Amino acid sequence: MSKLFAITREVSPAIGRCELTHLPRQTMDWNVATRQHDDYCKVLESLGCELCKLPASPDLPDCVFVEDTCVVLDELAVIARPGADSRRAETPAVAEVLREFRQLYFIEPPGTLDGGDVLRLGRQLYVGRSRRTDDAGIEQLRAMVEPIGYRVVAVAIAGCLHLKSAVSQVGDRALLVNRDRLDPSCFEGMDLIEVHESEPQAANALRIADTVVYPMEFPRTRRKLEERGIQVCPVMMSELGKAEGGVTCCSVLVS
Ligand code: CIR
Repeated sequence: MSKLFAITREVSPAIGRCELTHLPRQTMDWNVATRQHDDYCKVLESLGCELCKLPASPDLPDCVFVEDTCVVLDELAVIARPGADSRRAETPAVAEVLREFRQLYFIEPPGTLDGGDVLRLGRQLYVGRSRRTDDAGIEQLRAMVEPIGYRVVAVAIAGCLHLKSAVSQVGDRALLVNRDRLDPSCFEGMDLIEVHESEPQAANALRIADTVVYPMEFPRTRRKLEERGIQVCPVMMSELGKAEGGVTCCSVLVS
C-alpha cells in the first residue's frame, strides 16, 4: 500500500484573532490548543500517517486549518483561494509541499473556494456553496476536474461555515450528517447517520482507512457511530473548536 502523508501546520500564536462566523469570540489558550494539536498529530501518526509539519506564521491566525488551502485528488491538487481575506496568504506554504506530490492547479480571482467545502465521494466532488466558496470558485473547480472524470455537485448549506461542518464520510457507504444544515438527498445510495440532536456541531469526522478520528466533545454522536460498528479514535479538540475548527480542518492527507 502507498504511504499516507498528512500535511499539518502548527497553531499560530495569533489564533486568538482567528476568523469567526457562527461562534462568539472566547479567550483561547495557545498552550492548550498546541497540546491538543500535538495529540491530534500523534493520533495521525498512530494511524500510519507520515507527518509533514509546517511552522505556524504569527501573521496568519487560522493557518493551523490547512484543509481550507487545497483540494487533493489522486491525479492533481487544486490550491484554493480562501474566501476570508485574512486567510489568502496561507496557501503558498502548503502549495510548496504539495508540489512534491501532485501537479498544481489554482483557483484564480475573483473566485473563492475553501477546501473545507469539498467532500470527495469516489468520483463525485460535493462542494458547499458557502460564505467562503462562491459560484465562480465552484465553476473553476468543475473546469479542472470534470475533464478527468469527476462530477461536481454544488450543495447549499445553512448555519455552518463549511460543507464538512454539515457532513463527512465515516464509512465506505456511510455519512455523518446534520440535516438542519443541509438537505442530504443529493447523497444517493449512502447510509446517513445523524448527529445527536444535542450536538449540532458533531458532523465533522476524519476518516483514515477504517478508523474515524473524532472529537471527544461529542459523546452522544460518538456512541451512534460505535453502535454502527465504526471504529472511533477520540481526540480532544475543544480549544480549536472555539475557532470553529474541527478534525478534518487540521490536516491534508496525501498518498
Ligand atoms: C475560519 O473561520 O476560517 C477558521 N476560524 C476555522 C476554519 C475551519 N476550517 C474548516 O472547517 N475546514
